[in-house]
Amino acid sequence: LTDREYYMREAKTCHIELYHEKVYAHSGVPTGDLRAGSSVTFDFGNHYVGSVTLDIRSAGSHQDAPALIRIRYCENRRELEQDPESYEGWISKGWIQEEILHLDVLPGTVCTGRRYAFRFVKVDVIDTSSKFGIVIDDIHADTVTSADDAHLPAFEGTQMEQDLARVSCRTLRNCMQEVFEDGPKRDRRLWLGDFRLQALANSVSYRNDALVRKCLYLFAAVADEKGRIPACLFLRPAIEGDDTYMFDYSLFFISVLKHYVEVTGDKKSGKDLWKRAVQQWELAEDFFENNIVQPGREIGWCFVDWNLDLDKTAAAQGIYLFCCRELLRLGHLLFADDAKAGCTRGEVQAADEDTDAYMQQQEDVMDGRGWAMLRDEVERRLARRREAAADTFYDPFSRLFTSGPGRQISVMSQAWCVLGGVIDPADGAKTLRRILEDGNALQPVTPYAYHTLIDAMLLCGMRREAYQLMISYWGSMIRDGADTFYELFDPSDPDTSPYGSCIINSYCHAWSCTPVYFMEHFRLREGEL
Ligand code: RAM
Repeated sequence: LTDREYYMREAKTCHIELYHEKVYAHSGVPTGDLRAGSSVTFDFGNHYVGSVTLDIRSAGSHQDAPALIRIRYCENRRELEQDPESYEGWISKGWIQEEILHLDVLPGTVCTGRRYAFRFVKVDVIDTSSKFGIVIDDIHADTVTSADDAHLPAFEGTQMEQDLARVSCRTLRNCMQEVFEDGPKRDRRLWLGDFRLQALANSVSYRNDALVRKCLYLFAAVADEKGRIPACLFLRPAIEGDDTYMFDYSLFFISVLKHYVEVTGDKKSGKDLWKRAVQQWELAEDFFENNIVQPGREIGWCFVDWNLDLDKTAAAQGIYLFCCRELLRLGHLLFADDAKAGCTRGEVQAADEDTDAYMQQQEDVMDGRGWAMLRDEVERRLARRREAAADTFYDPFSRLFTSGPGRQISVMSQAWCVLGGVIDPADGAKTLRRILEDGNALQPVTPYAYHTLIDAMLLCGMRREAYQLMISYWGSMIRDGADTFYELFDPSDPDTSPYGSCIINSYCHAWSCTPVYFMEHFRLREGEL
């Protein structure tokens, strides 16, 4: 078996059930017939993912022309108010959720079968003829998710805390399909950075560990010939990695695997995938010069956040240091007992002959270095690069981390340098307080980045402030009427978009689902601060 075949085979052993439900619109079914130029909006009462079916008939004289209709699927009211025609952004219009249909023979059932993400469905009658109109007798959706609400624990807390948990879970649920998708509207695929946060939230909610395992194996399977894991992957027409690689996303494979082993105790899979984790760490070497990360030539070399002005060098260094620590923890989880018992990975019990041969190969790839040797090397690089980070990025005058030739000061550089352990938690708390008060600092724009900021605050013991930030940031989306949390949210500019228009933004985006993780895992609740 090649690596790809082996990992693919294991991914296929993860059984993922898709749950379907038939749901009806709560309001909007019109009584009369709809003529050219009229429209109707149906409200399903919550955010759903699935395909929609309409029963439509004609009213008036015999239908003497096609009825031409446009159906729009909108995740929330903001999307409903946007005009698709006006979109001129840099990512495909194809993501705008609309269909234009010719209905030649009525009555009929209309269902294109395409999966949409929506709460609202709007039907515009573009044209009929002067002799007939249309009547919509029924509209319903066949919804789909691989999350089972029966697995959800009861969440307690204040009203706001319960709302945050409910909306977090709804967001995660609707992104849980055959894989953890980033968003069911767009891009509808497995991205590694998003997956890291989904796995955290899943561990305190749906506990669909098979889905996490499947996604880990899929990423391992689609690595390139050097072992580098792409930033995202596609399932169709065949499983394939994207040709986009990001410094941070590749490294996060280590972190997701560590968390998976930690919460499931599944060391067998951990050992299978260990090689890929080590490869991501090794491959990060290409970016280093004098122990400092050098920005890649492509714009998207490292993600961190969607603020397009962000200089990512300092954050990337912090992410590397953070992942070194995750690798050490993972190695410890997997091998500390083996080392104690005096056996090597090669002696790990294998499930069958193929697996035996595969484990042997793993041994070779590790260059014969045992866990102890690797651990020493990770610790050495970690120490050297932590020191280099402090020398290069920390500015003793402002007492903040700077990034890039322009010595940019951003919230994300501080958060990641703190999480990477460049300074100790006591100084980290001072740094984070300073940046939070600095009106000129470059701000994060995604819940994904806010997650990191809160994580850094918790590392520094800033529980009360972290709680307040969670409530104000995600709480603003609740007050905005969110059924699910958004891909982008800038409280000072709700229409912000890195794509050229917010009609293309995703309003159910998995990387925003972590308040439930903070509240459950860190007990970040009003009563427990
Ligand atoms: C967005 C995707 C995804 C993210 C990438 C980097 O377009 O939707 O959430 O991981 O960018």
